[in-house]
Amino acid sequence: MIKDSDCRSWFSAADLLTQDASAPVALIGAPLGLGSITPGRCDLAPSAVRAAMKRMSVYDLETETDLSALRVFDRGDADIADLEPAQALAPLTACIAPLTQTHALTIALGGNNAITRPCAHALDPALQRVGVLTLDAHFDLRDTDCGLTNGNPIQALLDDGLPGAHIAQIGLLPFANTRKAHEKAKAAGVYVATAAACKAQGLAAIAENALARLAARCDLIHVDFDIDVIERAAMPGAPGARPGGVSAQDFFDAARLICAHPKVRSVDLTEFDPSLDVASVGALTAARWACEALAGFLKR
Ligand SMILES: [Mn+2]
Repeated sequence: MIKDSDCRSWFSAADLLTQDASAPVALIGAPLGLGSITPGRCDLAPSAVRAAMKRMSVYDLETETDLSALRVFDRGDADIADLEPAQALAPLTACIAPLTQTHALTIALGGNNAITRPCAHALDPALQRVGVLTLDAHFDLRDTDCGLTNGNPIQALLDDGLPGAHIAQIGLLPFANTRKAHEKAKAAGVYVATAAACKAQGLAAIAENALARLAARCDLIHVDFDIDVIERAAMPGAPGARPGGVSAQDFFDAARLICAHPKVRSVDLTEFDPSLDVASVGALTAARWACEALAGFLKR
């Protein structure tokens, strides 16, 4: 028998997960499913992504990057699956904050996009030292007068006092956002890059510009990877994805670049709804995203 035979199995990305809290990277599931404008099952995503990580090896032959020595503390899932976004703010912030204080990078697996607000609060309750970068087809600047949803976490953060100049939003799609939202972003001084700009210049190159801008103003950065920024044909498992979005490869390249930045202390992956997934495309895209985040972290 061959020593360490891989004829039936391999050391997978899921094998990097540990209960050892001294690992440099932390991962927490944030199964927030309620409060989505399009009702769905984003609460199923954390377990679906962990399962798909078993299908990923830890080696990237393109860059000869090997994740096998890295460990990721798996905090498990926050107990928020039955909560609305407004109710989840305090408990999710309380779960994530200690992770960000003891780990160089914390990965929050959503859940819908409403988890982005507690992620920012976890880094800085006063919201004056933190910057937020979103990769998203949408501004998420809907009004909050009807309550908190996955469509207004950025508006809620502005209402909380996050300066608009501490926000960068890239990958925005035509006919998926209102004039009102765009005008709010411009008035607040938010850095905005359309999907067309991201496709022309590269999502990673745009993200690099956005991070440089935020890093000049902020000590800590949270990045929201709303998976609906990807072209809908490549991401049927995201209710908000639309034709015209960026490619999965662009999403991966951006994840690696972003997670190499030392000021990026937390990232979230949101809006993956496994109940809409086709042929595991969404699960495998999310699992590859997690591998790219770790590969980026290794470059620090
Ligand atoms: Mn979003």
